[in-house]
Amino acid sequence: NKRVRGVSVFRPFIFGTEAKPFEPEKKPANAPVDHTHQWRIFVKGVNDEDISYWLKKVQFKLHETYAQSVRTIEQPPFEVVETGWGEFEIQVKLYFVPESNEKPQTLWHSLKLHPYGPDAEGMRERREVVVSQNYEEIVFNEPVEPFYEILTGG
Ligand code: SLL
Repeated sequence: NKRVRGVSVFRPFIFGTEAKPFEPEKKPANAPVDHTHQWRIFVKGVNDEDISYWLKKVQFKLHETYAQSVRTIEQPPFEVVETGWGEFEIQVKLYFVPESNEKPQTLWHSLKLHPYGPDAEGMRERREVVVSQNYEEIVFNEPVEPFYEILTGG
């Protein structure tokens, strides 16, 4: 497959996490007692643009205390919703469409699930969602021709 020489194509995306402490009265019945938050990790387009024309699947590697800690999401929304506690790093591996001939790329995101405030009283007042997300750009340097066509809508 011929590469398009001298050309770099950039594609923006957003990735990150959202975490919300449980309301005491609304803790999911199936959540283990030590879990404090519901959280979500995601990879998505800017303004929710569909990015599946270049992103084929995303593999999220959660902390090894999770059952089936490797979660592979094959179509949008590329996200995992879970509950948990403490803090840990999540590995996010991006797989591109087969036409791209590109190797997967790995990103990391650290998730911190700590109850707010020094005591339960403080926690009760602060139950907002914490969003930690990054704007990223992926650079495809000298893409192969079929992928260049896909990227540029040719
Ligand atoms: C910490 N080193 O102490 C970390 C460990 C553990 C995260 C965090 C639940 C997994 C499950 C979970 O959130 N594990 O039991 O489903 O901060």
